[in-house]
Amino acid sequence: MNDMTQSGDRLVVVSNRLPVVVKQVDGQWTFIPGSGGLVSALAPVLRNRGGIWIGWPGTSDADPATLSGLLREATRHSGYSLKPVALDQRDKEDFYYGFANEVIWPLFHDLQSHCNFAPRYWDAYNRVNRRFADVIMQNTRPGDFIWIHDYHLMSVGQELRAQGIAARMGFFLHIPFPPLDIYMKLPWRFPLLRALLEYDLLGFQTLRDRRNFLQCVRLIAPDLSVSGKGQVITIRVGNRELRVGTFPIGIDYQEFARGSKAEAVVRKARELHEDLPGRQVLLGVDRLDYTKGICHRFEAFRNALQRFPELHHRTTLIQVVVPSREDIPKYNALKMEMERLVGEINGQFTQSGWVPIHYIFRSLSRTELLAYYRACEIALITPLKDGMNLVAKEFCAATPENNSVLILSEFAGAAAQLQKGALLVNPYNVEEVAETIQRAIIMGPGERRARMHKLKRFVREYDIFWWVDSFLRAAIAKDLSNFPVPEE
Ligand code: ADQ
Repeated sequence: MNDMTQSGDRLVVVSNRLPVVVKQVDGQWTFIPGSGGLVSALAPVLRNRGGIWIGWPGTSDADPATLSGLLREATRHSGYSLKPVALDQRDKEDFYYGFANEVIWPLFHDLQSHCNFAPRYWDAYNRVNRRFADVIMQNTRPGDFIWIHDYHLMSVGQELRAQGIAARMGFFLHIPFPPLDIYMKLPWRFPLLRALLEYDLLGFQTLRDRRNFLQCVRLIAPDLSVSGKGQVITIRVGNRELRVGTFPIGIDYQEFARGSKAEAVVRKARELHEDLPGRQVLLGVDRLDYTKGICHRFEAFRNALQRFPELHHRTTLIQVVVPSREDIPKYNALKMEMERLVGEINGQFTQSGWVPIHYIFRSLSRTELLAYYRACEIALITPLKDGMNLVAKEFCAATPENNSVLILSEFAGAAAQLQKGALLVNPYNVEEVAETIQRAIIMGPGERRARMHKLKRFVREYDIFWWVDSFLRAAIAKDLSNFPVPEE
């Protein structure tokens, strides 16, 4: 347990979404508790210190009395307090879909041609970030530590400073921070950097992201001074001093390892294998998003089938896509393009008894997801850019036989930690990815085992609990010398 859980400081977590979803089921308002690594890692700290989680409850339609009744019940259920921030339809359009997902998301993934820099988006971003700050001010006291998450809320710290907050504030960016030349395209580049400098602790996924950030800061602050050189460094900009660290996010390793051995998972994995006799199965699992490189992956698979006919009948690609952000036209266009490609490739290669690509477009239950991880020998995880990519880590944790291979994009944050065990590829290079697929298929059991051991060591050691603990320790530690650079 970190020092903060013992010191009496309350933790206030702030994210765009609360860890519950309030929604109508059969005409009745209800709440569905969130799951996932972040929630389970933060919950014990929040419970121990009577902490608070602040965010949007997932609906703008429930009347205030119904909403507060449900959140009181959800608070009793979770053991820590849940406070809502209201967003209306215009906020959703201009703040969430607009600034967050049409400006920051593509730009920070190096895809500036996907950006829509509409000026009204920036106004909406500041308006909504101010509203989050108002709710934080109403619910916190000076000894608290406020931990703000992700790209939707980068300016909240600045709003809090302007309102005279006394509590300390940390921010973690779950997505990459882009290189200088790309960041400079942002019309609001300087105010956004200045807003980030208002935090007491800034966390990035990888050293590369931190380096990119510091290069951008140097542009507005040539007097920037840096001290320390470990996982957490201190920077001084004008009269502000803050800590900047790298905290590669992890998963709940034991939960995935245990879960993959559950009877229902083993049974389902066996069924999946029996349906595909004699095949090596490749797996892709992604949210619907153009950053995940799904179309490039299909092209690489097509290239492999063209160049290595011995793979016909011997291999199948299962691609699971979880619906996401479908209200944004780009996402809908991507869905259509993926479906067109699957149809085209299957039309080109399918033979009696063998369909090359199995395409699944829906959210999977945990049992199904684990069964796919367990049943497939090769994970094909090729995002064009990704903050970390938890699917890569989950796949490693959920393969008890150690006979699987991870093919991973060098542009996923996870590549820094997993480079020794994974086969790294450039997702834009379809020929290289095709050759790597072929290499993975013929890889012998000895090499597979050795590589998987290396992968598992990282995933197990740097898990989600390590991540929470090291971020919170970095916020309060007097001495930063015992924060060595995380192993890569
Ligand atoms: P995401 O872009 O959502 O996260 P990722 O890290 O891969 O990407 O996490 C996806 C999560 O969704 C995984 O935990 C996975 O289990 C789950 N999931 C995927 N497919 C599913 C399916 N079909 N059914 C059910 N669940 C499914 C952002 C950043 C990442 C960063 C994380 C965490 O974009 O780079 O790793 O935050 O910081």
